Amino acid sequence: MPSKLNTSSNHNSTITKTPANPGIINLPLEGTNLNREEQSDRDLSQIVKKLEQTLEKHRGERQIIVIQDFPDPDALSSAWTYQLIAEKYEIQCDIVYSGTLSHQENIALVKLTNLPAKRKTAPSFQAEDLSVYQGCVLVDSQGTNSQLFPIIEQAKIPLVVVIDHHSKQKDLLAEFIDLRSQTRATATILTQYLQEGLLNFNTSNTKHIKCATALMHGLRSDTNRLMQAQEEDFLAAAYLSRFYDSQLLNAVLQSARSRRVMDVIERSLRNRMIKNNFSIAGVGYLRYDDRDAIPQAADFLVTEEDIHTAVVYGIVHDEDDDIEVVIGSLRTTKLTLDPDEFIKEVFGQDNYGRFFGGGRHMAGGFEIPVGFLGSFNDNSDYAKLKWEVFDTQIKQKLLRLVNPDDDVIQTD
Ligand SMILES: [Mn+2]
Repeated sequence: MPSKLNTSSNHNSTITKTPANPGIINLPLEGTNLNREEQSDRDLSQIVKKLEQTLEKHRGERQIIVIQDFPDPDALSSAWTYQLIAEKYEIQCDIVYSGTLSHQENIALVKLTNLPAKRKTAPSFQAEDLSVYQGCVLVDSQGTNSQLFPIIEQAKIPLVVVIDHHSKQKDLLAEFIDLRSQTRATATILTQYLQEGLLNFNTSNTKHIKCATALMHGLRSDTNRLMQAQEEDFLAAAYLSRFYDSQLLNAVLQSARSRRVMDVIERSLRNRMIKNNFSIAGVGYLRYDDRDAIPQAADFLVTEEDIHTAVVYGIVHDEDDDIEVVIGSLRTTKLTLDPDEFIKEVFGQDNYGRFFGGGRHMAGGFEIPVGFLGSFNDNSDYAKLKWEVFDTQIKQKLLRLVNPDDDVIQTD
């Protein structure tokens, strides 16, 4: 029986993908959604011209840039670059995210570069007067991994710009959409805008140097230190090399893991179950601020011999709002495994038709609300039982794809 895990590149899927031609960029026509039929091939200068026109049209306005709840270097640096480009058009942008900066390198990046991203909790954001913004911008995201984006939609702030490299998550209407699922990093896209002259970086401007350093970090982190980089990423990195501060980048990369992150990695190692070259590990409960330990553990587990894909998940507890959510990360080195497709197929959709997760090249993530069972309970037996329920259910769903011939679930 053939594996359910479809590894061919042209299999029948509902997920729209751009053709595998990195030289051609698909840009949808104005005011259309991301349907492939409605896209036409255009070259980079046309994309940039279109963005220029869009920015010009909104000159003097105020925009809000939304990035994912737990921002990564690619999102942070790309959003900052958009902000600097928009400044030229007297567009004032605020970069916002919910959630927290969890990865030690991201904390260092934001501190050392004074990166202007602001954390907003969903309740406080809801209470804000959002009418000061005439437009919304999504960078390295399509809004599906943000608690803030639905609030912006509710406030009826028009979506003006979307720049992303994840596979299509949902239909979006925006004036300008540059969605390239074959591109490794959003930082590469933004760097190309710079190269096309949207903004000239200047080595005597410290902000430009710091932003170039952030972009270099974003580009490196989304390409596994350039090991998965393609020509366009190397070209972007070469351009950034004229401006970035290598010592500053080194300082960001030197930031050490916290003890608690090390503990989560240890737990993942201890709990991992190996099936068909997949390594699957539940790590139990972890604090909100340590959420990024999950992708770091997945990064680590995928390095084991004979393993091509690692999935690590745990229940993250947010003390402030007393909510819990299952967070998971997938890392793969298997070129024929599409993380976006895999995660959508494993977990399916919720009652509103939203997927529990998605991904990009070689990496993916998911979030499953714990809902009614979610609030903290002092009873350790209860907590243990709850974890076991989620752990079993997630493993069962994963194994359906990983090990389709085996109907019996084995949890150890
Ligand atoms: Mn990215």
